[in-house]
Amino acid sequence: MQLTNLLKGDSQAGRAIWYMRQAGRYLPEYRAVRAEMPDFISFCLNPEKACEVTLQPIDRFDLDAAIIFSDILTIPWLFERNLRFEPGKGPLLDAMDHPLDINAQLITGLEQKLAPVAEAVRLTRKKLAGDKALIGFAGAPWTLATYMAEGGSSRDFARAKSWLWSARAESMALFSLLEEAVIRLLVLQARAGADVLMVFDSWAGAVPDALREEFVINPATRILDGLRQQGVEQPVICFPKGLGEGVLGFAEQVPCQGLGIDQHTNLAWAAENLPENLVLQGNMDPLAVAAGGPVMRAELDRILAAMAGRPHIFNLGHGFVPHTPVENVAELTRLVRERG
Ligand code: 1CP
Repeated sequence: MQLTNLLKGDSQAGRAIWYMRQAGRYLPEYRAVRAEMPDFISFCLNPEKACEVTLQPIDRFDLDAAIIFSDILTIPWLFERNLRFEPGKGPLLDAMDHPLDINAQLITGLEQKLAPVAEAVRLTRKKLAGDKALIGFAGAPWTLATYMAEGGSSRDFARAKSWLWSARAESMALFSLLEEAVIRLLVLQARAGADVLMVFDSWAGAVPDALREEFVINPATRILDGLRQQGVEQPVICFPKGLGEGVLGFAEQVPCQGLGIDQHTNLAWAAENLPENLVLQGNMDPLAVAAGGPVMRAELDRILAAMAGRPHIFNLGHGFVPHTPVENVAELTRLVRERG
């Protein structure tokens, strides 16, 4: 298992390849299944359908890893934040008035309410070839808190950020609740057969430098510690997107095995400055894949040159955009394979 071996420190394992949002709207076979489903959350909680779309990009491109089809917003859904997806609007939730405006008791139902995610992992692990890794995942507390505070996607994260400054103790209480939920969701997926776990902190870059340790780094460390305490041995990839030079401090403190690098960070600099035993993942700009042709090939050259001599998980710097031509993904995958 290329991805798992790489993350476990096998220097002979070679480059692994998979893509963020590899199961998604750019694939016609995904859109066909999506069109049959009444709503996005029931799609995520339908183990057969989730398994089917998880395998689609593996069947098409023969990637090294599948990522279970689910969403980070299953946790806000568990907390009954009235999650819904309206076409063209992205996710919508009931915004929170303050960080403690949440029914913390609902966490007791996590394993039961999110059992379909575990079932999807079990089904997929059974159908997936033995040499392919299955990735389970969750959102990090800060990224979850942004959606819950703002009631959806946000440009400036104004409410969530003002909580960190002005309602620090209450924010920490919310974060420890979310940390527990994240740990329990990851344990659920690990026990169901996920080979690798990933924690998405997609909006980590919006946390001011002065607050980064408290609200990005320490929560990630506690999640890693919590998983190990529960006996979870699977390697973990963290993706604190948008930290720039802050990845150095993150990598110094968080005991993860893999680190996702976004497309705004210079990969050669990252390769030179991050610990050698940390496996870097990334970082092609998803829009360079959408552009294709010489643009995409030049970016590939740049990335492979930056990572020469280091273990590498080839991936994007963020997820595919829906207008990505499928043939560009096929070409990119073939080129990465050819170049070893
Ligand atoms: O109707 C649709 O098909 C909606 C598109 C979609 C998809 C394909 C959403 C809604 N979620 C997903 C699946 C998903 N989400 C996966 C598994 C599939 C795969 O990667 O192949 C994963 C890992 C996620 C994780 C996720 N959801 C993140 C973290 C990664 C990232 O993109 O930064 C985030 C922030 C979300 C929230 C979310 N889910 C969906 C949307 C439109 C959004 C909002 C994104 C935003 O605020 O910009």
